[in-house]
Amino acid sequence: MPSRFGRAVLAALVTAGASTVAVAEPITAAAPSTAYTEILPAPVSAGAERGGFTIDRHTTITAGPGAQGVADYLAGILRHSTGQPLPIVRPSRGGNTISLITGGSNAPSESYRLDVSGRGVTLTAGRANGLFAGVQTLRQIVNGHVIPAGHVADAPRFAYRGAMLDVARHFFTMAQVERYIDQLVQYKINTLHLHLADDQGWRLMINSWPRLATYGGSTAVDGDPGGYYTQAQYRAIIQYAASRYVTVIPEIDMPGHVNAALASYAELNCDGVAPPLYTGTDVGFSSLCVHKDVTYTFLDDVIGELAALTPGAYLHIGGDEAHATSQADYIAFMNRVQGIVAAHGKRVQAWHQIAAATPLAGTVAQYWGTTNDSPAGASGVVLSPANLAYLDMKYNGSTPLGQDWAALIEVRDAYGWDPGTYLPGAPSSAIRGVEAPLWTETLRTSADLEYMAFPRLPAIAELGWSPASTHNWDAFELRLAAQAPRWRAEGINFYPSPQIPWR
Ligand code: IFG
Repeated sequence: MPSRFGRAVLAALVTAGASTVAVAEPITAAAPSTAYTEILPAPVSAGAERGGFTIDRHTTITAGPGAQGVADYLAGILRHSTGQPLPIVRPSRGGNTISLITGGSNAPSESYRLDVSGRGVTLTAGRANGLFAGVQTLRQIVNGHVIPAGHVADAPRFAYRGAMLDVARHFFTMAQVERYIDQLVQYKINTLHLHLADDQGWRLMINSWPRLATYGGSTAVDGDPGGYYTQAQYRAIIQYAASRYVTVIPEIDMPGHVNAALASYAELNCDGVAPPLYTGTDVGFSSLCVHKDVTYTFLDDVIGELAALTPGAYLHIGGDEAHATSQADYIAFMNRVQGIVAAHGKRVQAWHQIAAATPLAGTVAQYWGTTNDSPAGASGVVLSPANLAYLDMKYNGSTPLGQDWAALIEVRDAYGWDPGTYLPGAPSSAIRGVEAPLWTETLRTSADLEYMAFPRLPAIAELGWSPASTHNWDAFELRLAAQAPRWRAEGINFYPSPQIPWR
């Protein structure tokens, strides 16, 4: 039986693809390498080796072509945590470096490979978004100045891994949105759906219809302070998200959930009379005037400005709870608005009620039901079942924040489903991914958001990223427990669910 060292060499040969030997048994894991078994979301494959890489005052970060942005991001994190200078240098043959390498390979988007040994760290990916995903894994493995040795090969199960933030019921500043983005990306979420307008508030300046923001954005639920993003501020949010490889999907909900718009412009109302601003929490009582031409001039202006502000391919047009719009009017309206969005070069995402109309090719239906009846007709489905993925649902009957109309959702409920097989009527090929909405009727501060989002958002994030084969509650609860020290260090106000053996 070869010595332990011999086994390491043999394993290294095998890892290196020297197919001449078969290792008698796997490498024994070194002490600090529990991190490789507790990466969240669970990677496709991860294995620890002995030893580790020590970051010292001579350590550099090497950035290949296209890797500069990720290198800057990683340097910021590690300089802060280690106090070492970690200069970013061009590729060279020297050791003692953390190399970020993007190959033009046709690797699947966001895939990466992380290799750590005593001699150095190499993070390889087809594209920069894969490097960024790998950096999130590296952040979980690094232990002070030491990065334990090992290997990770990883790629996402679903391309769309989203979180929605409702900034309409209560307004959240740029800084609060950016804080949430930095929390999401730790778990490889890559899409932020911003719910920008609703009955209680319009949160984005539209230059051609300025009262939407200045008046329609002046209040919030319970009469709490309103607010809105100037277009410069909104661009800054988009830029910040893009620097974290997050695509923003803006939502202007219609034809319902429009009281803020109707209150801002009398001509948008069928009777020409503007209703008062609304600070309650009812839904389904408002509708755009489907039969007025001005409605479509209004929407062409709004969608045009929004499209110009949106680098991403999709605009979300809502379509939920249009109880004040007849079914026939709803269908005609949604079909006409899809054409307006397409005319501005964007694709449509909408709540799954759009399936009652004629979804355009490319339109994505976001399922928020509680009875897993699939929305036919859409070319793609994003899953947000309200009884499993709505982060504004209470954890249990005594949760101080949130609502309970869909369900009480403890961590195990949020984790206990499979997006690939959830909708019997939708082939798994139609499932683009998952999204965890956070509605803010009852939420006012970042601490409120965090209490509801953590620890359930990481559960949804794992459903979106990890292979179905890794889905296992007993393993997941340990992965989740290992995140708590990080959340405490970052000041994340998480709910300490009794279901988890927190560290
Ligand atoms: N349903 C409404 C939201 C919000 C939510 C709160 C959707 C698509 C209840 N529509 O969810 O506006 O009020 O849980």
